[in-house]
Amino acid sequence: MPPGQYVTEKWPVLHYGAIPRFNPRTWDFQIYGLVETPVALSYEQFMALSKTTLTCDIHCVTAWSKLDMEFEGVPVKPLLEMAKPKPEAKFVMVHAEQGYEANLPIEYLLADDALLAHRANGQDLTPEHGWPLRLVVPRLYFWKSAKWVRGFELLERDRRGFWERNGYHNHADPWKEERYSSPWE
Ligand SMILES: Nc1nc2c(c(=O)[nH]1)N[C@H]1C(S)=C(S)[C@@H](COP(=O)(O)O)O[C@H]1N2
Ligand SMILES: [Mo]
Repeated sequence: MPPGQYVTEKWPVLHYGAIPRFNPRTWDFQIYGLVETPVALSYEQFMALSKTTLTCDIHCVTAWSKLDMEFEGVPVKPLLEMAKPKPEAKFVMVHAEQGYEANLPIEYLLADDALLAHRANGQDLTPEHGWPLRLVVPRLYFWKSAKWVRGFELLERDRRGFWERNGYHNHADPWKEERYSSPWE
């Protein structure tokens, strides 16, 4: 267990704002910014991508951890590679519904444990847990794992996302307890 965390059995729901409505006819997933080949997939095209499962623990900065979650979905690495990131792409801004953003170094999305999940623990995600699609980045605090995710913007220079502008740490490694920081750090 990362320091300062406790185990919870239930799966808490945590987010800012309202649960967005999902319309499969207008939904898309886009990869843009510093890429050779921008990607835009309809819901049907996205769901036709090959899937995998990932078992991992999740760690919320508010100190709960849930162990042995099983997520199912599209692995991020081959999808990002489809867009051919330019060499200067070092960071990714993850974009979700209603303007939610989370930033992270591109390495976390090019690792084998980053997933765009549509199912968890053998069931479709519920709307409050991010249906139809959420990011799962197990090695960072769970706020980086955007619910209702809609795309990746590849950047040369880091930019802070929603919680990162509102007092959370820019990097968010739970093993280093990177919980909070001021926006100028
Ligand atoms: N779109 C969006 N995704 C989000 C958030 C949010 O406010 N909006 N909150 C984050 C935070 S702080 C946490 S702990 C997890 C919670 O996911 P859960 O509700 O499925 O447990 O979602 C993350 N993803
Ligand atoms: Mo969180």
